[in-house]
Amino acid sequence: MSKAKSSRDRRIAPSGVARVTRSSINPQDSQRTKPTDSGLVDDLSLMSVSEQQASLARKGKSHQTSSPSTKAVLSSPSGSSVPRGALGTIGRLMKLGRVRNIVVVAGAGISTASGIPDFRTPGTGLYANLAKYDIPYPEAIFNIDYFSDNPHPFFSLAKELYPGHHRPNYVHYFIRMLHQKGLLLRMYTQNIDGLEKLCGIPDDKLVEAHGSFATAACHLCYTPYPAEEAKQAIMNGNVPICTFCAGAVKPNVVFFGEDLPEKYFQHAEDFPKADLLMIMGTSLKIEPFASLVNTVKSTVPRLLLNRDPVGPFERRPLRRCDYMELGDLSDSVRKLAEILGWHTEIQDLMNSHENGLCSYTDPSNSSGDNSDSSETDSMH
Ligand code: CNA
Repeated sequence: MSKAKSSRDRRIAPSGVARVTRSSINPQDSQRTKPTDSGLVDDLSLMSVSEQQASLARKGKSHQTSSPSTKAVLSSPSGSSVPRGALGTIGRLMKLGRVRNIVVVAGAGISTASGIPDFRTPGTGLYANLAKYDIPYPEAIFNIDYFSDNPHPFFSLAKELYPGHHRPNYVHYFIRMLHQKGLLLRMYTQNIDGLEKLCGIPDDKLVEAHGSFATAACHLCYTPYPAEEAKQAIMNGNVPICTFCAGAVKPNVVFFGEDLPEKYFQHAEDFPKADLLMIMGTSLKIEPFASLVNTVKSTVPRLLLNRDPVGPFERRPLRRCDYMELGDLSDSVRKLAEILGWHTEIQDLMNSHENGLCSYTDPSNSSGDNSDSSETDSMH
């Protein structure tokens, strides 16, 4: 774990999310996207709907909860149907090839379908169920000073969170499919469950911003410690001890007050390159991660898939290029996959990967090798 970071980039929570100014669509974009086929005509028809309709599309399901929003259609000059709503709009941009560098920003909500509770969901979230850990306040369980004083509450929780008990779900495989289609610039996850790697998203496409259980070190002197030995000690109810300074060893999960991993700083290059930001299953309450969503260009569409509006999506009106689909993440992602025509491919990938059969043929792999290649293919 890197030690030389500015205090600005330390993990602090909870805090407000920085706001950005409202911006307009870059006029150059419409020039770049002159209608050359019926798909583009459809797309422009969506772009030219009234401000009220456009606003509904950006807000997606939140304003259309009583109807199957993504199945609804707007008629177009060419006579074909245009999916309405946030998912329809983003799906169409993707199908039209206007999106080539997607950055995904994710949180605990992408793993609840795998059976891992998030932090803040009332009733089921970890924060609502911490009584058994005997801690003074919920955040104490991830507070480095509290850990220094008493590592046992975190180790009790770690036993439940250690990778190995849970499997990736449809949402993880959707993100892997983004990669296989050559569209994933990078995934930034706050999760520590390792499910992104497990579903086959390659290391170079993944930034585990809050660390992981894959490595371990002394929380005082940072001397590395064998991760498997640390796991065994924790599973047996013991505290792994640093051989150098006798401090408690912990998995390299980033606590409040600790530095973020080196890789996180790749965001300075990635976010300006993004042409679509997908924000999934996070409350955007933990800084500095939360503010990353404000570092894409103001003309770049941001799609929030979450149960409720969070961060900059809480304000009204929404920024012009912001879209959100509220509701269960697995449902929303599946709808988007259906719009893109990827659903069956994702299911095949998921089934073969989960069954360990490796019968799925990676379209990026022209040699026909069925192994889990980290190569990508392009939908364009
Ligand atoms: P959070 O604050 O608990 O927010 C989760 C968000 O996801 C909330 O807005 C929920 O409404 C939403 N959500 C949960 N389930 C669904 C669902 N099925 N469909 C739609 N929306 C859903 O968690 P954050 O990720 O924002 O907070 C960051 C913390 C959580 C990170 O530092 C992690 O280390 C930590 N965490 C990680 C895990 C994990 O690795 N799986 C589990 C619990 C906590």
